[in-house]
Amino acid sequence: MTFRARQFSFAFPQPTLVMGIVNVTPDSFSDGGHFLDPAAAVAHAEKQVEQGAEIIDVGGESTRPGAQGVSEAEELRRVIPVIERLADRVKVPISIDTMKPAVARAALQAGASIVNDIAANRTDDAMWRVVADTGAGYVCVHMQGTPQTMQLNPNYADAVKEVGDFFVERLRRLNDSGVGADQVVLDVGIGFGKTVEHNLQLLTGLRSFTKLQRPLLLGVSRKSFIGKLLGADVAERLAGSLACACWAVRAGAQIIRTHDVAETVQAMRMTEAIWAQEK
Ligand code: 7PJ
Repeated sequence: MTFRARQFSFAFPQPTLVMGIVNVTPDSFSDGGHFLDPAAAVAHAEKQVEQGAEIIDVGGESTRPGAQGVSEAEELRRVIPVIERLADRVKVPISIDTMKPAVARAALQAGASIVNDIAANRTDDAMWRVVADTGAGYVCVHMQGTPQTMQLNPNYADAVKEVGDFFVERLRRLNDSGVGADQVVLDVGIGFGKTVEHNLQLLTGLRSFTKLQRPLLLGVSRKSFIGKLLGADVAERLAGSLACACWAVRAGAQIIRTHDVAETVQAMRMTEAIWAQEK
C-alpha cells in the first residue's frame, strides 16, 4: 500500500509515522497563542522534526467545538509565511489543516504537500479539484456536522458502520473528482461530532477500516474525551493520549497526529518492538 503526496511517497507497512501539530492560532484548546509568530511556529516545527516527526501539520483555524471561524485572509496571513519558511528548512512533507479550498491551494503553492481536510463531509468538489490538480495527499476526516454544531448532539445508530460507509462513499467521490486512492489517507475524526462512547467505539472498531486498503491516521492528542474519562486537564492528557496511540497502531493505524512528538515516537517504537516478536 502506497501513499503519494506530490514528491513524497510512503510505502506501507513501515514504522508508524508521527505527524507533529503546529497550530498558528490564538485560540486552539491546548497550545493556542504559543506559535502565532511565524518564527516561533517554524522553530517549533523544526524541533518536532528533530524529535522524529515525519509530517508537519500546520493549521491556522481552531476547530475546537464551537470555535469561531476565521476569514480566508486571516487564515492565509497565519499559515502561508510559516509554510514558506518551513518548506525551505525541513525535508518532511508539510500538511495544511484547513477547510478552505483557497487556503489549501495557496498552501500547496507555498510548499505544502498534503491537505488535511476535517470538512471532508463537504458537498461540493472544490477542495478535491485542488488535490487532483496538484497531486497532493489528502486526509479524509470523518465529521458529523460542522465545528460549530458537531458536539451539540452527536448521534449514530452504529458509529463504526456509519464512518465506514462514509469512507467508501468519499473514496468514490474523490475518484470521480480525479483524486487517486493512493493519494488518500482515512481518519475517523476523533472528537468531531462524537461522544466519549462514540470515540471509544471507533477506537475499538479501528481494525475494520483496514479492509479499505488505505493508511489510517488518528488524532487523539490531548483531546477532551481523554479528559472526560480521566478527569484530566489538557496539560495532563499525555499518558492517555499515548495509550490511545499504542492501541490504534496495534489495530492498524499508520499515522499518529500529536502535539507531543518525542514521547509519541518512543511509544510507537516500543509498541513496534513488542509487535515484531509476534509476527
Ligand atoms: C484532527 C485534525 C484529527 C486530523 C484536528 C485537535 C483538533 N486533523 N485536526 N485528525 N484534529 N486529520 O487537534 O484536537 O483528529 S484539530
